[in-house]
Amino acid sequence: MANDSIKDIKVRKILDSRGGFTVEVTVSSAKNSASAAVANSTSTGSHEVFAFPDGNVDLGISNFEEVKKGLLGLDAHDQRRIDSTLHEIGGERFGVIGGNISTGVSIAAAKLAAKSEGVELYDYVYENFTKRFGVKKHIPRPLGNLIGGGAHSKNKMSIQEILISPKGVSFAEGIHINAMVHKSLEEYISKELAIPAGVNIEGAWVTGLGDQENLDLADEMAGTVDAIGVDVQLGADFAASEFFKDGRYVYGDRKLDPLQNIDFVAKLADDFELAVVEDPMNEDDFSGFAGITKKIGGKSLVVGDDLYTTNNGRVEQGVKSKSTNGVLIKVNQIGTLCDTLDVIALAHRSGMKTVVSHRSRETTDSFISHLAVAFGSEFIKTGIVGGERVAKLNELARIEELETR
Ligand code: 2PG
Ligand code: MG
Repeated sequence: MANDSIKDIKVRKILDSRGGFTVEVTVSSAKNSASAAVANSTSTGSHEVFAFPDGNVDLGISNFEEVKKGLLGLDAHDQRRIDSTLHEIGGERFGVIGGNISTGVSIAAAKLAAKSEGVELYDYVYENFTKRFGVKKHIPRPLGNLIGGGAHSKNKMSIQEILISPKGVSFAEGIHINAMVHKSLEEYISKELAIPAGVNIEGAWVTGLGDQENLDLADEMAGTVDAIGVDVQLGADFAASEFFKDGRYVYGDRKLDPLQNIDFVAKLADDFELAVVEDPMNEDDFSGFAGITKKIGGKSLVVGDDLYTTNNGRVEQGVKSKSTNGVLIKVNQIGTLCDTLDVIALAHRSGMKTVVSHRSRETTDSFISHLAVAFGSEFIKTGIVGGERVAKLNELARIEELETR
């Protein structure tokens, strides 16, 4: 194996897709260099690592400069050593250097190693890590955000994202179909709702309607491609922690206690044949999630995002409690590639499916497209339109081309 001893690491402040600041990290050896840019979030799970110390990007960068020498001289191929060193220098929950910086270093090192071996990132991660867990490389299905609510939109809809995913088509066809449905909804909003059509931070439409009405609307829009013979399934990211107030789930005028919410979510999953149900309960309610999974887990993928925050210990708890049958994967919730790989191995051993996800305030980096394939994920959730989303969709279509030729 080649040795790419790390000579330098540069962290630069860049803009995210909402005009906030995040980082791009460049890791260099004598012969090669590679960069990774890391996204920010809006509805951040309480159990995630800290993106930046005190939310301050500059402080993260200056703290990192003071401790980065611990990483210099390590081999970019030695991912375990790099990631454990990041933990040693990064502080608890990366409170010293920031989880976005540790994620940037971790992913850029993997990119550098892949580059020096002359292989694609997804193949590098698969051959060196996930293959050993028994995971199979897999082109995921695109899961795209069609209608926005919750913390991402601040309107009448409590559910954060109504999602769509075409079934039984290639990835390249799937992203085109999602874009067609997205376009149909634009026309519907301006003609039928007679309001100016506008999108939220992830490029999902904002309609001014409530939860149930928006699900009906998404269902109708999904039907607009029936003519081409494709079944477009619906999904929803409730991000329920964001509207769990004083022990109740608040959907407009309707306030539901946890048991009522389980029934309500199960009914929606049944009525709309939801393929994916993400975070339908508050982020610490492992047994509430289990109540939902028991009811709908045979048909829907119930996914924990804020519930797990890509944290191995929390996923273990979820396995024990039978909380979900799926895990959402975001590297910067936990801060390194190896920590993420531990979750992938655990999910695989436990028969849980994975969904690799973007964040709401993205960059144009497309490393998650590679990870979704190497992780054998069922879905990649990364929007429908917008440059920072499309960068990942198009990259995955390119990977599909490489894998099917
Ligand atoms: C989510 C994500 C992405 P955020 O909740 O799944 O859609 O949002 O990055 O704001 O956590
Ligand atoms: Mg989520």
